[in-house]
Formats: sequence, C-alpha cells, structure tokens
Amino acid sequence: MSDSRSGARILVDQLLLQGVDRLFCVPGESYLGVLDALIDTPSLRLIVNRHESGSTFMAGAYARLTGQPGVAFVTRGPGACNAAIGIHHAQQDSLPVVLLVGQVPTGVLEREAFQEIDCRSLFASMCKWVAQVDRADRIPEFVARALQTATSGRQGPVVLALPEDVLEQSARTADARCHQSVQAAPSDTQIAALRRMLGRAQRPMVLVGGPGWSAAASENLRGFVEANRLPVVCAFRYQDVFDNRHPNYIGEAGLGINPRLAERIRNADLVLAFGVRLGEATTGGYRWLQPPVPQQALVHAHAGLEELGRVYQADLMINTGMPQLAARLAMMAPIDEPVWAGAVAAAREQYRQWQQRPEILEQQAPNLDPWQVMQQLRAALPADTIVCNGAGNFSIWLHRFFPYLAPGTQLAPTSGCMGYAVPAAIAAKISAPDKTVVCISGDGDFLMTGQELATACQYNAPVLFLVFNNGMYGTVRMHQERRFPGRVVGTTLTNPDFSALAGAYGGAGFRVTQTADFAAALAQALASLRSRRLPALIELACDPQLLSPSTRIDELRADAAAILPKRPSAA
Ligand SMILES: Cc1ncc(C[n+]2csc(CCOP(=O)(O)OP(=O)(O)O)c2C)c(N)n1
Ligand SMILES: [Mg+2]
Repeated sequence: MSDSRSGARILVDQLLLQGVDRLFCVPGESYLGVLDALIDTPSLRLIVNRHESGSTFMAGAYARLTGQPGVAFVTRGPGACNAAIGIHHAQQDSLPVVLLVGQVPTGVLEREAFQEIDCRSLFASMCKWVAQVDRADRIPEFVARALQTATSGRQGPVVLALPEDVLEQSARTADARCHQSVQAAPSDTQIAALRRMLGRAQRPMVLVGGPGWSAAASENLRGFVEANRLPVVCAFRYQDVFDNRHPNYIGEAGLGINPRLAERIRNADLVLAFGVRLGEATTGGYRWLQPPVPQQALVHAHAGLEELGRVYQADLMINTGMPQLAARLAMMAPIDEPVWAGAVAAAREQYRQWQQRPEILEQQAPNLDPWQVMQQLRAALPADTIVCNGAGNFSIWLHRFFPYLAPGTQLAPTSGCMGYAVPAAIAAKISAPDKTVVCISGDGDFLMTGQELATACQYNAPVLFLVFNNGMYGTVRMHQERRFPGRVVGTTLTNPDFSALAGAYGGAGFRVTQTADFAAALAQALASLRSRRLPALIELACDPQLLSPSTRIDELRADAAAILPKRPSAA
C-alpha cells in the first residue's frame, strides 16, 4: 500500500500506469486538482482545446491513428454535453476513447446543483460503460476497468464521472496494473469452414473495414487476397485498409457508390466481411445485403461478439480481432485456379473508369474543377499523407477520386458527423509530426469546429486545411432540391473570408477561384507549413451548381420535377 495521495494524484498515477501519455481537455474548476497534479507530471502531455468536441474528436482520431486509447477530460454539465458528439462518433467508429468528467461534489448530487448532469443517463446509450467513482481509494479499479473495457473486443468509448470532492480526498490505495487489450482469434474449424465456402463460390468478394487493421494485418490480408485472387471492396470510410493501387482493389462501398460496384455486391454469391460492422452506409441502406438473412452467403468476422448476428445472420460468424484473423488467412492453403480469377480484372477496370473525370464536368466545366484538385493533391502529397475529412458532399470527391495508398492514412467519420476533420487533423499532426496532414472540409463542416485552428497554432501543428466553399449546406440542399424542387430553405450560408480567418489565427491563408491557380497555391501552402510550422488554409471557391460528381442543381430541378409523382391539379 502506498502513501496517502489525493484522488487527483491517484488518478494521474493510474493514467500513467495505463500507458496514457496525453490528455485532450477543456479545463473546468471541477478538476483543478488533476490539472495541478499534471504540473509535476511532464510525461503526461496536456493538449488544451477551444471546445470539448475538439477534445473527444481528437481523442478518437488519436486512437484510430495509433491504436492506443485516447483520453479526454472535460467539466460537468456544459463540458460533458459539448463532448458528447465525440463520444457518439467513437461509438459508431468503434474507437477506444475514455472520457473523464469532473463532476459536482457528492454532497450536492441529485439537487440539480450548478452544472450538475447525470452522466449515466446522458451517455448510457452511446458508450460501452459509464460510471461514477464515489471513493478516492477505488480510482485505480475504475480507471483500469475503463481502459480494459474501451480497448477489448469491439473497442469503444467509456465515460467516468469524478466528483470534485473525490478528487480532493486523500486515500491510501494500491495502484492497478496496465490493461491488456483482449481480442478473440479464429479457430481452425472456422478457417476450414471459410475455406470450404470459398471453394464452392463462383463470385466471392472481400469486404473489409472497421478499426484494428495494423500495417501487419493489412499486409497479411494482401497475401490472402493475392493467393486466392479475390476482389477487395473497402467499407465506407475505411479505404486505407487496402492499397487502392492494388490490382485486386475494386472500390469503396459507401455513399455515392459506383452503381456497377453496388451491382457486383448484390450479385456476389459469397461476401467475406472482415472487421466491418455492415452498417447502413456500407450496405446501401441494408439493400445490397438484406437483413436478416442476405441473399449472398456471408462470412462475418468481427471483434465484437455482440455485433455478430445483430443485423445479419451470417452463414459463418467469427469472433476475432483483425490481426488475429489476417495472420490465419495468410497461412490458409489457397484455392487452386479459382473460377472467379478472370473477373477481378473486369471489376478493377470498372473502378478505373469510375475514377475518370466525370461526364458532368465535361459537359459544363466549372471555374474550379474538384476532380483536378484531387488529381493534383494526390500527385503532390507523399503516399503516407494522413487525410482527414468531415461530413458533406465535398467528401464524395475525395472518397471517389483520391486513392489511399497505405494503412493509417484516412481519418473520416463513419458517424457522418460534421466538424470532425479539423480537430482530427490537428490530433494527427501532433501524434505523427513527421507526416503531412491534410484536412478537407466543406464551408459548413469547417465552421463547426474551426476555432480549433487556435489549438493548431498553439501547439505548432502545421496542418494543411482545404475548405470547399459553395456557400451552402450543399448535401441538405441536394436532398431539398430532390424532395421539394426549387423550395430552398435553411441551407444558404453567408460565410466569413476563410483565408483571412486563417490569417487571424496566425496561419497562412490562400483563396483559389480557378483550377489553373490551385497547383501554385498548394505549393505555396505546403512550403509555408514547412517554414512557419503553423497551419495553412486554402479556400476553394466552388461552383454552387455542382452538388456532387453526378448532380447539378439546374439539372436536378428539371429532373426532380420529372421524377416526382404528379399531383392531381386542384380543379
Ligand atoms: C453535426 C452534424 N449536423 C448536421 C448534419 C447534417 N448534414 C449533413 S451534410 C450537411 C451539410 C454539409 O455542408 P458543407 O460542409 O458545406 O458541405 P457540402 O455538402 O456543402 O459540400 C449537414 C447539415 C451532420 N451530418 N452533422
Ligand atoms: Mg458547403
């Protein structure tokens, strides 16, 4: 038993023991003791945000990038509520995030005291475990369980509320041990069953996604795919699991999918779904694979036991971590001369065609061509560049036309939350300072968390920000035009001067209105990142007519009127 320590000191000691080396936070008077203890703990780096969503988004991005748990610390009611979006995101993205909340003192709990919030009911539906620690001597037990829970099986967020007086109490208590991330592994019988199913198949495909794909796991997957000459599809916003240049890569199953790829998924007779949760965006709204028993034979391998059989009753369910699965697959005896081998090249050719400059740009070239922007970006950026994006139609250009070349290069929210990209990119740059980090946002998306530019400047995180400014919440406008043609409401934005805004924070700002000017602005911005060690932002003045690679407002209006059911005229 160690000497008497304050609850705050015990907490910080446990975080160190658990291998935590950074905390993302917005301070609050509810956990002053913890902040004070950090002064004497230089090995625990504090990153201070400007909004608590920045803290939880950063903790999640750090976790997805490094495979290590990300920890955020916020204050009670207002802080916890601001942090909630990052917890919902960590749940949907299966990320090991631990959120610590400074709570009101136990003596006033349940009186709706100043800023009091019941964390259990607030977070119950969006995390793996939420608890309140009511005694300083139990902090080691709770922190160990929090890290253990967040990092094992299907990973996900955990929330611990820490009342102010508990952090101030003194206690003599023993430290816990470091957590061990526990993952299941496939059995011999399961691998044999998978091989038998593959041997019987005519049109199989691999559908990969989810977190937990280490570089070694991706490499083992490549071995399995090549040996069995299988086509590979990456799930929505997990495009970096498999090198997009590989001849067996045939595209992304996500929003704005290649219709010919969607058809291939529907017509497959065996889907090997590895690591992917088979959510709505990856299954075309549960249409390409239909629950509960899909028309395709299905092998579903997932780290979470509770995920298997939840939506789809697969023919073969394998509870396994991805490194464990991929290591076994790499050793599996391949299928000799598979019947499907010849089909892969045709599927790859369809992917190649899908990447060509879309027809809509040929017909009516905008001043600024987003396809050209993607081509030039890919050509200028190193292969291991980390690319972050938030939610909005601008991201369709990225997902379709920007190939991901290495594992750990994509940070994109499968929860579809706007505002993710800015903090994610800053966390990425702080975690991997030697890599180039690019943040791609829409005008709406950027301003949800754009104030974290201050954080980027404070911590010298030279991230390149690209803002696709079309003066609107374009995605919603697109749905509006389809559903209620010509009736525009709530989607038009009056924006600030984004490049001046970047300058006001201390970064460099550029504005591009013509395709021909993009290359020079990109070169200047990248040079400024290197020389100033501060962020740079390029605002792209986008054509508001161009809603997506296949949709223009002017065309949609005519089209929308034609496809909507005719109402009987009011006679
Ligand atoms: C936090 C959050 N709020 C609202 C939405 C609904 N939503 C989805 S896309 C979108 C508009 C995105 O606008 P912008 O970033 O400008 O991108 P654009 O679609 O114009 O390319 C909205 C409001 C969301 N996904 N996330
Ligand atoms: Mg927009």
